[in-house]
Amino acid sequence: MSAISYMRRALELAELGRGKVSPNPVVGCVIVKEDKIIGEGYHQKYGEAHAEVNAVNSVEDQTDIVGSTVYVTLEPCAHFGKTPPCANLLVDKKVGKVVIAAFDSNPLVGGKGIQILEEAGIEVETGLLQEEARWQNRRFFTQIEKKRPYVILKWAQTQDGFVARSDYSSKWISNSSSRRLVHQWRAEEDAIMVGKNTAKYDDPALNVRDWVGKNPLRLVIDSKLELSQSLKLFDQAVPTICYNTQKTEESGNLEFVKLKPGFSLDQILEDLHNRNIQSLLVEGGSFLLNKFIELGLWDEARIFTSRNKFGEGIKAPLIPKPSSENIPVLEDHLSIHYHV
Ligand code: AOF
Ligand code: ZN
Repeated sequence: MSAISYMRRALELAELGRGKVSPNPVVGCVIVKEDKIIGEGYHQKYGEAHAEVNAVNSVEDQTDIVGSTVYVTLEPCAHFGKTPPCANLLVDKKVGKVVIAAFDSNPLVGGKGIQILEEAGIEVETGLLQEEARWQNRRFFTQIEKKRPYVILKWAQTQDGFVARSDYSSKWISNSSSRRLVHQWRAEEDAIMVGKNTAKYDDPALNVRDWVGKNPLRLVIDSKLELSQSLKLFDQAVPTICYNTQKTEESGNLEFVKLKPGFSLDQILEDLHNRNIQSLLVEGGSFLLNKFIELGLWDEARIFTSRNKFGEGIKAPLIPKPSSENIPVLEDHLSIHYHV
């Protein structure tokens, strides 16, 4: 098998840790000797052994590790965190070569893992399937490098570009399968946000019902606290934060966070970053989604487009072409269209 195949296998193994290691990245590791896989492992659970440790432990005859090639999706760590440094383990085991997909931008690790390996005379190759590895851990890398959560915008629009009728009703845009997909997406992210109008007119519960998974933290922006407390969002069934300019208060599962009048979305993202929230799904409405787009504070947009037309109503958010003036150019954003 080729080096690429071994790294693909390591990426595949990493994926098995999805949902169990957050806020740590998913990491996979494959140990190869004489063109045969002799060990495999992945980071299985937050706070427990790293991928390299599990791969090393899976090798039947430990002497086989001497001179082997280790394929790992993330730079081996160099710090004493919840576990001892993996770079030192690989040195102790006398591996011959380490192939790394992505650098670890965690300031505790970045570059130091590679340095430990090289200083011990181990050959290090970097960047094999780097793009795939960075995509796999895009939430982790965004949190560390941009100091904000990974932002996913989501909306459903008609073929002629409306998210709702003028009275805010939006029946017949989404269907049961798209709704189910949204429930899966909710379970995959740490937090979910809506603006005031969406909370008021849709009265969403913003929880996970049509999918098996955890509920994300619910967020709503209601500057002047005008929303009715009888909305589902305020039922305290799920931890919820209401960003406003009036009061700071906490009771049970409901927290009010006071921001200065005229606050920007940056401040909310900073607050979420401080709470170790790694990803955010923004479900509307159009006004809020456009604000994220204008400020360039988004990474992914997922857009459902129905076959019908409304003719008039509330316009869907607009993702500008990269050349548009006054809109930050995003180097690595992605929009995906789903036809429903
Ligand atoms: C690796 N292999 O499998 C993982 C790594 O708190 P700790 O000790 O688990 O350390 C977490 C940090 O270690 C995490 O932020 C990331 O930089 C690195 N994760 N490194 O060599 C692994 N999961
Ligand atoms: Zn490690």
